[in-house]
Amino acid sequence: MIIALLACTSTPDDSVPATSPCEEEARASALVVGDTFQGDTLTVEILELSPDPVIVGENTWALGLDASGCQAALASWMPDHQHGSTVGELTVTADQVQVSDLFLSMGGYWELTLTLTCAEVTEDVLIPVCVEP
Ligand SMILES: [Cu+2]
Repeated sequence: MIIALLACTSTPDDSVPATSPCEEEARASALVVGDTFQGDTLTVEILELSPDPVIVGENTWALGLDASGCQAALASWMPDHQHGSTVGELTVTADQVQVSDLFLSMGGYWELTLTLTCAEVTEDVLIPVCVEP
């Protein structure tokens, strides 16, 4: 047993497969259906991810929240590289915001900010996500 442990610890590091950057990303993990994100007053729930998990490329999401009478905007931002990406159409219903053609151009840590304007009040809800490259 002791010999086996010694042999194991002497294994060179380069024989270990590279870990995913998202496994070492402390700010966010992969999004999971059912995850919730909190603004000042709003709670946003991930209802659907297509594809699931989120990919580099085109994504379609459904977000659950009380959006009755609200206007919505979504912005994508990669803070480590100081760039965004293109976000397609948003469809706002009373209890959902559907996002189509959310294009994430590369793997890594992204910040998606959902901005809801309801009556005179504007509120941001941050959705952080790590996308596997
Ligand atoms: Cu980037």
